[in-house]
Amino acid sequence: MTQKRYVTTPIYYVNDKPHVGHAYTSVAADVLARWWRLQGHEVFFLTGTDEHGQKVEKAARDAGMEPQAFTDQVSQHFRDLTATLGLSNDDFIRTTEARHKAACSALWEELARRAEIYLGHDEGWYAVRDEAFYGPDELTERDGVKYAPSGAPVEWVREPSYFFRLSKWLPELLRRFDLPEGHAERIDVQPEARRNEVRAFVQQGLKDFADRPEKLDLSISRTSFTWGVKVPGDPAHVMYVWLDALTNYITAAGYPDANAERWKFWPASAHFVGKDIVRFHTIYWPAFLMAAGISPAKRVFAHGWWTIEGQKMSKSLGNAIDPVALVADYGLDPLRYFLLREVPFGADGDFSRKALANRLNGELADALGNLANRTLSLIQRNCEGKLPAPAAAIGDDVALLDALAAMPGLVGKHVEDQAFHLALEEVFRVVRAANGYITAQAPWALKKTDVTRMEAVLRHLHSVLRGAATALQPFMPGTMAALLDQLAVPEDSRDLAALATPLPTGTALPPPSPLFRKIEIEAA
Ligand code: ME8
Repeated sequence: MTQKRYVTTPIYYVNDKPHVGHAYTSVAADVLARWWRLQGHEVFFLTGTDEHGQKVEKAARDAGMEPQAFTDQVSQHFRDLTATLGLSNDDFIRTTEARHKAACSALWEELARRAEIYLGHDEGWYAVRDEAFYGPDELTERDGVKYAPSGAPVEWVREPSYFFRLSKWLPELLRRFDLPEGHAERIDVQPEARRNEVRAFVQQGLKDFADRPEKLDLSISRTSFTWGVKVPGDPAHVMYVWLDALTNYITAAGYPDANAERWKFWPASAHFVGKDIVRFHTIYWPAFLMAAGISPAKRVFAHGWWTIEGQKMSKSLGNAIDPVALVADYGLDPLRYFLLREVPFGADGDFSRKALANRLNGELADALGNLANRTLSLIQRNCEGKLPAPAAAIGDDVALLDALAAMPGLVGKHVEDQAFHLALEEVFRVVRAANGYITAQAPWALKKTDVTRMEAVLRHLHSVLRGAATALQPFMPGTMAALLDQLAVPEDSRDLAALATPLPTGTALPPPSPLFRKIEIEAA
């Protein structure tokens, strides 16, 4: 049954150029969006840029530019990256857009109307880099400077501030974290370890501040700078950048217009985020929404962090990798494949050029590319380039075709769980089996001894390639489109449902050409 599905990436700060970490979240969300479309669902996929706050204001100043001109420029890098990465996003949101400021104001007014906001004053240790406050016990000191656990320097700030009654919503959050799978009100924090972490964090807060819960309320406005969305009715304040940023997810769905065409997509099916911003998405965001009478997103999936050749990615090391350069060096689809195959989504991983080259050479070029090339060349040469007739499965055919039939369901289950590496493994299990099969059946030798059997074997192999190419489209859209072209699968027959309908016997296949270019490991 067709469903409405909505997936988001974080909106990226425009204080710096995109790197491979940003590409990772975006590609993963793209794969999920494409998989859903392949299943026939109605999908909305959102990405964009986070452009307000002190950190961006400072980056603009450092660049000697006005914040608006600066954010226009850097945001464009992220917009260009969506094309470079082949993303199928349906919208690209910028928090400096009028529609977004209107949504933020509407959400604020709704919270104020419901008495979820009050005026007070705020003081504490603030890290501009993280746009977050930290408790004194979380800090470390070096050379007279205090640092947050993230490594960001903190400074003492004191200013009037509006507060959000976060404390009131924490017990409700805990209830929702623990609702059973499938429950309409469940907030599904994944992976499990992250859910436990967030739950423990909330429980600890409730325990520590049992006698003064207002300490758990959240400061949601600032007066010390101006680059932000003005608080309705009190323009000396700008909204806390995370309240502003998180609201993007409903802005793009049409909030506050309940009749907006896209409002049908809310609540979002999944927010994809890095593990660094889990608390914002699993505590603040659902609390804001519940307080405004809006359902929170159904799932938040936190993926791990990439190190680069064994080292933490950092500005000072200058080792951030530009995804545009990677695409130029290895091709887009090998990069997309590598990012999702190398590391379980949710775990940390290391990005190395050698590992990428190994996956490209061994799995894409040798296993999949060769299978396609051998099969399609034989059909060209031995069958006059015409697709042989379907044949009943006998002997070794049975296991191969059974595995093929089961594969899309298994892939789908893993994709729904965001176990992308396992989804890919399911496809490659069948590809490897087919490579064993072609060697064992030796259809090239059958040409002289048993043409009927040769044709049956080649038809079965064509089916395997069609199944693999169909299921791999979300991961490697460009290359799999080329493979489906070579397999002569019409463009309107490339979704999962179409696999049930065999191509007509005698369909003319174009001459094959290589799908993947191998990389010298030394040069990698
Ligand atoms: O946090 N490995 O923006 P941001 C994997 N604007 N992923 C990484 C990564 C790494 N080494 N480094 C960054 C923000 N990422 C806020 C979000 S959402 C309402 C506001 C990815 O530009 C990861 O997805 O710092 C992380 O969550 C995101 O980039 C942070 O991007």
